[in-house]
Amino acid sequence: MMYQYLNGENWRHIYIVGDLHGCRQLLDEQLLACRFDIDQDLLVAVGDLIDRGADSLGCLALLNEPWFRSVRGNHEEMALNAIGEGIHQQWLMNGGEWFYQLDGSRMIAAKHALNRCREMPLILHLLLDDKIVVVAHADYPATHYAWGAEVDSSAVVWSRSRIESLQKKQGAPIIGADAFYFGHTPLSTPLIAYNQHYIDTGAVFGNPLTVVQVQ
Ligand SMILES: [Mn+2]
Repeated sequence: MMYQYLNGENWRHIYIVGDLHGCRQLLDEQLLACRFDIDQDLLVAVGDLIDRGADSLGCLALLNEPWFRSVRGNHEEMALNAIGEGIHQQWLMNGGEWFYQLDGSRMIAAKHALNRCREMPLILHLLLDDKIVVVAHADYPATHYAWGAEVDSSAVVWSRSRIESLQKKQGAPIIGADAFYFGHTPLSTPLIAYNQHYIDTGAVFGNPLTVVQVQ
């Protein structure tokens, strides 16, 4: 599924969180700090829940929570390619080694948890009171956003071309939605340019985990 639609009316507050990469404890601390209420609020993640950090399984468990949604990151993509297609090398060399170190029953449990990543959309469309907010892992690779439009799925989870242009002070708004939230590229502080918000602040490298309230 490429696009998933969420109507903000169903929640009190909505927050978007940057790349978790196994930092479940840090997330739980942040949720406490913002008085997140699992019965009324929604947390949306920009993907890359797993790999590199201490608790990939704890972050995957979020996919079972009704108060949590996430788009698919390139790390989920690599994990799915490994468990589904037998393409192991890329994941093994990019943070997936925790999976290969698990023993039999734990590896089976992890495989089940990772299978939930198949249901993750590539793009989340949030309809809020007065605006449309779009969440994707790395980029929305088009000059115009449109619900359901075919875009290059590999660029959605991998591309750094837009942020590299923005870092060189070249860019433009993406027409068709009010705000875009992306992760994927660790930054010392969030980068906001035009209607684009890059919120991966490298939590797994010991930096703060960015959580932004959009409703
Ligand atoms: Mn990524």
